[in-house]
Amino acid sequence: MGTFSNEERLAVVMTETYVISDIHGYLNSTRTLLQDIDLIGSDDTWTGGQASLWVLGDFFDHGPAGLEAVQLVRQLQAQAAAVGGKVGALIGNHDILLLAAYRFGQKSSTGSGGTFLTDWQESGGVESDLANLTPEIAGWLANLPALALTRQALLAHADGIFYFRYGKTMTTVNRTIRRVLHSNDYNAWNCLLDDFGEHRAFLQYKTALEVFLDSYGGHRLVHGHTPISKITNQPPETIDSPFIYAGGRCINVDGGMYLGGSGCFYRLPDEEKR
Ligand SMILES: [Mn+2]
Repeated sequence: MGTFSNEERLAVVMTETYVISDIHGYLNSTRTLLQDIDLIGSDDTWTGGQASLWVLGDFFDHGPAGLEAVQLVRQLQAQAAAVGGKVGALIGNHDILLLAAYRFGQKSSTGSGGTFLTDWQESGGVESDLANLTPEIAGWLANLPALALTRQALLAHADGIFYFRYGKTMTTVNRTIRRVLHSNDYNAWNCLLDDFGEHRAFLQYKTALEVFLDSYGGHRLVHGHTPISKITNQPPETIDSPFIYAGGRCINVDGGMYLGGSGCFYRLPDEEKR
């Protein structure tokens, strides 16, 4: 700090980074959550200034308004960027399920009669999301990263170690998964969706977190994908804070909105931004 001039010192502001996940079409719960953390106003506009928000995927399925949730996040992305803030998003398996239904529809996915369309429907797919999906929105989704690193926190949708099948570095994983999502190789899409069936890896395998963070970076992992209530066996509607485990190095932010939870957020330790 000693090397900053007075002017520079005045320009130092503390900025916050918040993480939420697994919106699953519950637009109103998402609004309420973001209003509670003072990131948006009652008119849905960004009030977070230079703060950052990350949304860890699974915008779609179960709740009625997946597309509207994506629209809100994209709107906030532009508004935040204009004032020095940031809104980032990751791809989740339900987003991939929708994209697969959109791209491959009636194509057989399993060999046992199922199609990409029925797989998505059986996973809580909401017809209006598919009917109103545009190539532009599909393109935005297909370009989302699978992993991100911010402030020494690794962000991933899923609590799975299958990410290793797509690469040993974050850049490789993001490039490989993005390549699948831009391809017509429906076998690769199928494998990706199968892989996302993994849950609870960091509860199950003692060394998994160490290996994961060593490979992709970060001192801690923030993820969604597995509703906290399913791990703690609490009623979903009582979940209002993240589930922190593995000695504080793993943070689950899936508040289980689709199970009736109000959702929850995690605030990363603050950092100076100049
Ligand atoms: Mn998921």
